[in-house]
Amino acid sequence: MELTAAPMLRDSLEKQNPGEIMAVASRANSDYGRFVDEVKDMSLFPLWERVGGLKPGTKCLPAHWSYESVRPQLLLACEMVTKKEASRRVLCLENPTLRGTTFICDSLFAGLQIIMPGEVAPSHRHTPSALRFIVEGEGAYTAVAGEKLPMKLGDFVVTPAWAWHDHGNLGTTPVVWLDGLDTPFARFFGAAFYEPYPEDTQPINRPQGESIDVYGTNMLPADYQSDGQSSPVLIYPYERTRAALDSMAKAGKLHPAHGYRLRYANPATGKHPFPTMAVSMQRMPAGFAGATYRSTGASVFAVHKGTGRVKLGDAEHALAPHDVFVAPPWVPYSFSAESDVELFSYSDRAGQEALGYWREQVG
Ligand code: 1HN
Repeated sequence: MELTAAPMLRDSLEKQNPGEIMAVASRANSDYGRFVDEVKDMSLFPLWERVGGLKPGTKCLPAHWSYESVRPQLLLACEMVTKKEASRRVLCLENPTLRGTTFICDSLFAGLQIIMPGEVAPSHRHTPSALRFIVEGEGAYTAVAGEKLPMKLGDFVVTPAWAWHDHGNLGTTPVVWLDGLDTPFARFFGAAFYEPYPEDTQPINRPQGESIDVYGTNMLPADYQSDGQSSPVLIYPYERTRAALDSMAKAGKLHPAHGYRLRYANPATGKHPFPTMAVSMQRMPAGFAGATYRSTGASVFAVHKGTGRVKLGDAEHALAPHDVFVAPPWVPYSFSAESDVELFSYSDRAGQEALGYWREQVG
């Protein structure tokens, strides 16, 4: 019998072990071909036939949304649906390569939510963890786990898994924020639970500012035991973030790719604010031209301030305030800043670190 490599197997061997092609029976009309067909009919797949199994990156492509183009649609959404009808008036930033999922990348959700003066987004809870990053307007609050959290521009708010949360706008202008969730994780594990609260708002039974007053001072209540998951600090106000970035800049701790970059820490563990998501703010001074960078972590960025450019995979985008873009795993990117740029971001790094997967490459 003539022995030639089956086409798929030859292909995969060439990729994995160039120059080491074993002779195997040809697929058509051979014992080997009949074997492969027979096992496939039994829902058995020969691993050695799999091409390109383990390599970093996904099929998800980078994407960019300019706030200038999204904002009018958010305002239109307010005419189209009431908050009551929509519960959450969110335009999902759905990656064009993941149509039908609502997700911005394989592991993360991102959406822009708008709430008009006087509106309430009723209370509910779910297993996915959520963050808010305030983009526009003032006078809105989120209530999380019994504490009312007034939100200002650039604040980052934590909603731990399974915590009751509702929102309201007590101000006079529309308020927009970025919602970041790890819903794809919960969906992946088949563990996406949701429960509405019986009333529109949950009882407020903690004093305003408690989570930051008690847990956000570099000291912790002596008997506090962390569950090791989400941060007990529920809001990271921008004024503190800005002061921390000022200190980094004063100390001259400039990263070649990210500029002055700080991650938000869970003060009880030193790790990330969520079990799945890492969250950061970076400042790149005017004229900064960053090194090329990639990591296995998928990252969602929101421009807080300034203008510049990002080279993201094969494309380049101008960056203006409140634009959002996603860098999928292992896609290289680099920044340049025209004015001082501040970029908020969240990624699946916490989950990847917990699993021992996370890798990065600078330059
Ligand atoms: C959610 O509960 C909110 O509470 C926002 O504001 C966006 C996207 C998917 C699933 C739940 C919110 C969400 C969400």
